[in-house]
Amino acid sequence: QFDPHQLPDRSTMVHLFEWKWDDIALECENFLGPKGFAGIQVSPVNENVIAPKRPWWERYQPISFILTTRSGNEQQFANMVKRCNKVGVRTYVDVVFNHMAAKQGGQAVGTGGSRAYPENKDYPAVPFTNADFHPSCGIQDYNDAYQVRNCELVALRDLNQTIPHVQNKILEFLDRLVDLGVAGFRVDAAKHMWPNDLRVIYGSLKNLNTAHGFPPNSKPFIVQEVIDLGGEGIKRDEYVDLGAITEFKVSAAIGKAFRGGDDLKNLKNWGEQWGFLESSKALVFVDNHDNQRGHGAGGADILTYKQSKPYKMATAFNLGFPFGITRIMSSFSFDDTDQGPPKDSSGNIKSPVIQKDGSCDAGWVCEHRWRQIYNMVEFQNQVKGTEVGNWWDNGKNQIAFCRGNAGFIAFNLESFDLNQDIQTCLPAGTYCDVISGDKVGSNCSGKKVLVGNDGKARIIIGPNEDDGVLAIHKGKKL
Ligand code: AAO
Repeated sequence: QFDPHQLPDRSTMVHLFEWKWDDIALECENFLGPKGFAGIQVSPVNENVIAPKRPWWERYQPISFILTTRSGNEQQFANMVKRCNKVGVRTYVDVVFNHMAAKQGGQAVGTGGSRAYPENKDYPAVPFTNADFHPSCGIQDYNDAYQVRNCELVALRDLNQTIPHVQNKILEFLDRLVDLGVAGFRVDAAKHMWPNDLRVIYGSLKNLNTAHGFPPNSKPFIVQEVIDLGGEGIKRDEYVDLGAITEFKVSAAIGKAFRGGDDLKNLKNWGEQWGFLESSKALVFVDNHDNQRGHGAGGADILTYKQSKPYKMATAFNLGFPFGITRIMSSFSFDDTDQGPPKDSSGNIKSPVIQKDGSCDAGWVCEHRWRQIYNMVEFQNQVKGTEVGNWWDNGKNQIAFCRGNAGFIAFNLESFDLNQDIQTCLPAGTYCDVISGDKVGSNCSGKKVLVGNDGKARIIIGPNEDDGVLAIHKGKKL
């Protein structure tokens, strides 16, 4: 359950938040596969409540385990998983089974047409009845582990996962997804469930489907959403032997550093010494769908697409430094924190429009299609398995390091030039900086970096350039 089952030459997943299955299938074939992305995290696949104004968060209020949402139906989902697997892109599903939909004021109708009666804790399309839930109470105190796990998170009806019927329904749902070829799960609100119940559920899961290219006896990858910035009643350590964990400390610390709240030179020992989980168990990201809009954890430290320059720098560091299982966020643009994805007048999610330059339109941000980001995906693949070497810094906010003899990266967050001869550890030659441009034929549309016989190169990053990063690697030698 710790292995994300990515192809050996790939390294990162992207969360295609609220995308439709048909659009994702095309994106796998046209972009993610060719660009070396290892996987996708998709929004919840099972039926959710239709909430007024269609906020994004309605998908975290399940009505049943029928696989019909605004992203598409079961057949479309199955087709997407198959097509993505075919081009080497694995699917991880955001699964919500801590709770069911909250009281809605009116009748609760789901995206698959099912009705439910949350006031009576009655969800006939599963079915779940009152007996399958904890008695109602609110979570007032995050220091009280019992409350966090047995009361209702923001009034969401709290399932009792100790009950065999509840476990069986959850298992049927997860096993169905395994049959369809997914590689694993992001377990929503894992912190709000008892580790022992999760152990039983995970322990009974089917092995991954070999017809989709997974080796026999492969366990689904599991990453649990456990927010632990320290100082609360529940520790991520209670969940580490069950699966990987969303390491929110990374999101907060990387945002703080690239916002200028911490010297970049301190990133030299990025990893466990910062209080993070061990690398193989930590899912690491700059922002997620919650904290990019002030939900969840991290507060004002979090960087998002809205602060594009430091965001790209933080993302380059997250992908450039060997720590954790990495995830990139791909957003729709928003002003209002409740606002759902771009939709037409009937409430259907709109497809992203891909412009001539490869970027997205029609309300989709598509950070994963920003050159500075997808070229770092390639960088990460090219340097896979190498260590950090020759760390250099100016004592403050200019840093650089090698990745073995495969890649080199430099950052400038100062208000003055970085202009230095630095050891790149690369064989002599001319390299194309994949941040300021790209290799086009035998040329480079961005900065060219001349590496001498001693491995050194003159590295220049001005404070007012579009990007505060420079990255070169063996795959883009001229
Ligand atoms: C919506 C409405 C609610 C309404 C409800 C029911 O907004 O007003 O009551 O419907 O009708 C999402 C949205 C919710 C939405 C929900 C259902 O975020 O707004 O409610 O769908 O539609 C906690 C959980 C964590 C959760 C996070 C948002 O522990 O699991 O809140 N994330 C997941 C999903 C998320 C989803 C759900 C769970 C529910 O990713 O999208 O909700 O399925 C502390 C605790 C954290 C806690 C936060 C926020 O964090 O440690 O565990 O997260 O508080 O309550 C500093 C601290 C940090 C602290 C943070 C905030 O950073 O260091 O520890 O401050 O205080």
